[in-house]
Amino acid sequence: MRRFAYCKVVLATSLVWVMLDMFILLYFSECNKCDDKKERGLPGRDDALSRPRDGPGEGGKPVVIPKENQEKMKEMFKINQFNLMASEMIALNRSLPDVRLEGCKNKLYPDNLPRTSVVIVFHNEAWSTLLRTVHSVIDRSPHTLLEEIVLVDDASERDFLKRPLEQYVRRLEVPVRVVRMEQRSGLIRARLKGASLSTGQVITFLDAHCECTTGWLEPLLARIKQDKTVVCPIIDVISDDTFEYMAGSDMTYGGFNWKLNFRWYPVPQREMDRRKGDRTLPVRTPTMAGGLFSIDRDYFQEIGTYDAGMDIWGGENLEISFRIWQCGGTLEIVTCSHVGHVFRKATPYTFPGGTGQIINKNNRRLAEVWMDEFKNFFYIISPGVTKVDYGDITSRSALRQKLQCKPFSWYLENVYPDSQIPRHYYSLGEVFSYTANKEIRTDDLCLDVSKLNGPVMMLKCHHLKGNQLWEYDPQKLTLIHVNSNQCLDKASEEDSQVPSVRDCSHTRSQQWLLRNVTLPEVF
Ligand code: LR7
Ligand code: MN
Repeated sequence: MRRFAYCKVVLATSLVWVMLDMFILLYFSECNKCDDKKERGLPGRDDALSRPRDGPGEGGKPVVIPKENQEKMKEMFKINQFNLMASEMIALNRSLPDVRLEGCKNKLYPDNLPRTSVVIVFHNEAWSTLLRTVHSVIDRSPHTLLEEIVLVDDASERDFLKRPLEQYVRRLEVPVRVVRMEQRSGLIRARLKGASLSTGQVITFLDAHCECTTGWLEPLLARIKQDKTVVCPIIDVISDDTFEYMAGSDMTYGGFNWKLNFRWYPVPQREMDRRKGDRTLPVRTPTMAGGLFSIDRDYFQEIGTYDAGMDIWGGENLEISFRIWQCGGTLEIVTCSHVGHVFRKATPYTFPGGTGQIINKNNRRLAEVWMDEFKNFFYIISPGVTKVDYGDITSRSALRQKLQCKPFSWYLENVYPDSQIPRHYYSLGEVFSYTANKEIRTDDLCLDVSKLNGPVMMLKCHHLKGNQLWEYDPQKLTLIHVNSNQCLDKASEEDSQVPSVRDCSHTRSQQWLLRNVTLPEVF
């Protein structure tokens, strides 16, 4: 009786397994038609590697979706916040234009370059973009320089990223490992895991929706031979709408604004001069975008890898940038290396605990450890941030101490003098700062007046003084607009609450208390 029951159980279980297997098989082969949007973009499209060379997206051309598919296209867009339908039409090994400067194309590099592991972290990435990243690495890197590719799955919930992915990468001609995070950890800890399990002398990080172009790797590795140098390629733009491949500029570099958002800014003249106008030489950049860079394994360790206390997304890019510069390293954009990235306008995935909470926490850790008193610029512009718990930073502060890193003022002075953060300022208030250039300013906007008795406006700071020059009188507490010789006047009811300049009358409405103002003698 007992034995019979056991048999039944075994039978039932194996039946379940067989059914499950069949179901999986059916499910995968049918999935290009299936409605479960999360399972779209699956393997099994056998032609994905052998499509005609004039097929969709070849040569980096934009993909046009026929009218009748536009509705479907919009639906699919939501899954990854890019045109998944277009991406699926493009070969996983499509051709791309050679967008390098002419002077880059025949540069020679040493034979004995260090080998790199390529670490790609992903959470719920689409099959086509992830595998196009992998194929572009394999197809456009000399295999002698490519140790392995490590794919770190940050607890994705899509079945095709499980066994099918492992099976697919097994047949590739470069070792590709798939590593799983036990729980959703965010890109920072996922990268740390990938880095720790990889073995190449160099670690190259890429986002999971990139495409490497011809000759991308050699100039990065060649530059790393330079001690304590961390290098980024030029990040080209893959359109989220059409997957068109568009060359990025060698005339922009990385900066950030008061909110601690990474931003691109024009490469300043001093950096052009330092390179004697040779645009094929690496650009020293104050910050990196975050996703695409190569670093020597030992140096990565020496400067303290990443702050593992940062969650999900954000902050780590400026953190590693400040740390590299302040602790004696160099951060560069190697203009002869081009890698494309799908830039999205929105994030497709969840931020467990709340997007704002997480980004603010990461940014506070960044500001508290690296920015000294300049963290206040961040705090005045985002007052809510100071309420966010940022956890324990003692080990990161200890790291800064141990490495004897320079103050943030040094960084602003020497690495990023064109920064939006005034290096010298007299006052920092709830809303604005009064800078040593005598601008009243918040972030990259300056208080500006263009006519007598005119209203004041916030316009892009032009640094030419002119209509943005204000003299503060700490005795009379007036802010005089130099060009008009009028005083900043608080909004009155009749003025519909817009502050303006008026003839100086020494009335209360023209008195401004700027705290912390210690003006130099000449003032
Ligand atoms: O929880 C997560 N777990 C992950 O594994 C969240 C994300 N990820 C993966 C994700 O699948 C992707 O492969 O991490 C990678 C980066 O996430 P994206 O693509 O959503 O980020 P992004 O391109 O919008 O953001 C930029 O800033 C980030 C700040 O944390 C990272 O540094 C990204 O790597 C970075 N991307 C780039 O630098 C590419 C150029 C963009 C610009 C400017
Ligand atoms: Mn990205």
